[in-house]
Amino acid sequence: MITESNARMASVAISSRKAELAALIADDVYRQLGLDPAACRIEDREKSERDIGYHLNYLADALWAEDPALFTNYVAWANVLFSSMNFSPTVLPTTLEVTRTVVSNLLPLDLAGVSNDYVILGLLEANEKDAVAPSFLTGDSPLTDLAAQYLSLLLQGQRHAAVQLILDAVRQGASVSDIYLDVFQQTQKEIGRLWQTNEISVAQEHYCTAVTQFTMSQLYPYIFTAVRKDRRMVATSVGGELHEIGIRMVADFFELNGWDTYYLGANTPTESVVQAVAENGADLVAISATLTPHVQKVANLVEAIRTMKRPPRVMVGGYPFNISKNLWRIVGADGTAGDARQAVQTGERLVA
Ligand code: B12
Repeated sequence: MITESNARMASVAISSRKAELAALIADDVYRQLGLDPAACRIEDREKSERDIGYHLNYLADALWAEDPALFTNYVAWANVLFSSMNFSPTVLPTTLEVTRTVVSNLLPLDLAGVSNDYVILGLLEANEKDAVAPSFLTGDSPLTDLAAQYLSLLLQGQRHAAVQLILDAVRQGASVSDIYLDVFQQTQKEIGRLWQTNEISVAQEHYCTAVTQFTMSQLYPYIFTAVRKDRRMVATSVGGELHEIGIRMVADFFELNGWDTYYLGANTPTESVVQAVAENGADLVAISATLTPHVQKVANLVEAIRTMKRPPRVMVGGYPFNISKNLWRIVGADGTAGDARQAVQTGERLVA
């Protein structure tokens, strides 16, 4: 039986003993795979403990949020990643099986039970032999072909042609919001998938992302034209979070809808966000996190905003919030939305 407090306590226990757990798990995994832990290279050992540390982070965060989906989604992702890196298919299941035992042995019985339940669910994903990450460019949007052409130009390193393709589409009547969601968002997700499946390099991913940010800027003459509403929003990614395009899209959609936005970009420290919220007299704060291990920082930021003299409404979103439907409540926010278009609907409702 999974109880709220046990899951939270298990999360804290795992986080606080992460290094110790990772070392014990690595030792046992080596043995199970027929290797001598004492004979392996230091670099390999460090990499193993780092990867196990990531698994433990996601396990602890899923327990903190009381939602196993945050862990199983991560394991499914890691399964595809490991297979594209040609890891033996036994590595991930063995690591999780050992994690299950080591964590269970180290935690008090009631906490071990809940952690055990979560790891078992992760093991089901890890044992999925034909794990694939399907393409994001197969949707039924009329702009799917345009997205495929745009991506193809990006992958050929033809940024002038890529930007031109989008500007032409907008001049011919495509709406900026559709271009954002059906071309840029889908292309970014596809780039992530291609990186995950080892089909493109980190450099290619960086190049594509940079061109998309540039192309978004080229569309600003179409964005900053709406009749103003005398509504203000501060938009930011939480501290440590380097993903910023999603929250930038959210801010741009609010601009398109007549709001004045103060967009802070990636990795903004809590105190700076609070200061910006106060200075701008924001009606609404939009906070983004892409990595699940940043979700507790979102909760801290929401809490800091709540202590302000006149706190605005708070909306949160990003990858983990799209996996775990109740997570926005757990971090103490007033609402969430799955994408930039829905974010405007939620925001308008929250300040109405
Ligand atoms: C570009 C990119 C990067 C760039 C970001 C650069 C930048 N300037 O933003 C860089 C290189 C920094 C990066 C780094 C990493 N990345 Co990265 N990245 C991506 C990529 C390819 C695209 C992100 C993006 O632009 N998405 C498009 C936007 C529009 O989508 P979105 O963020 O979901 O936003 C929409 C909604 O979620 C929602 N939304 C978002 N925020 C908010 C906020 C509110 C309030 C609301 C209401 C709604 C909302 O509305 C948005 C618009 O519609 C993704 C792939 C993906 N699937 O997204 C991987 C991805 C997110 N990264 C990933 C990883 C693993 C990493 C790294 C850990 C890699 C590493 N080993 O170093 C690091 C972590 C860095 C860090 N500390 O944050 C994984 C995450 C996997 C997982 N299970 O968590 C992904 C999914 C790639 C993959 N398929 O493997 N990354």
